[in-house]
Amino acid sequence: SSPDSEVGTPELEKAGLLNKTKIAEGGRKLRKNWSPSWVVLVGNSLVFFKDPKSQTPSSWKPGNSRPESSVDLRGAHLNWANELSSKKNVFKLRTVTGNEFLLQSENDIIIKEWYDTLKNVIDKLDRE
Ligand code: I3P
Repeated sequence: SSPDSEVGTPELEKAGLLNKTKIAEGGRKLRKNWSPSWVVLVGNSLVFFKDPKSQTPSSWKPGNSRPESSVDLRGAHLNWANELSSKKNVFKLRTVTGNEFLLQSENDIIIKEWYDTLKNVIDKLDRE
């Protein structure tokens, strides 16, 4: 068995393409600029990559490209936020440092899976 399963804390991991815009930096509101982003959940971090056209879920490897940015999920807040956009399937992620991101998918199932997965990680970190 892997070292992770031996200590009883398997790392949750997920990767996929979502539309993303940052709407606040350190509590200061930013102008929206939606763009597709390759989003990867690794441990307690959500990592964003540019150039998603060259990526597919099956081909992506951690060393393929340089992260654009990374979000620490500890203490983060996650909420559905369809009122913050004309797009459907939008949720907002706010970090302890006051950075706010909207994430969106046209696919109802995909966005729900991301929401549930992130919620689980954040709730788990809250209990530690
Ligand atoms: C924004 C752009 C965004 C839109 C935003 C607009 O205009 O159309 O896509 O957000 O709406 O202001 P611009 O490109 O001129 O900055 P949504 O797609 O999420 O609706 P908002 O100002 O109501 O947030």
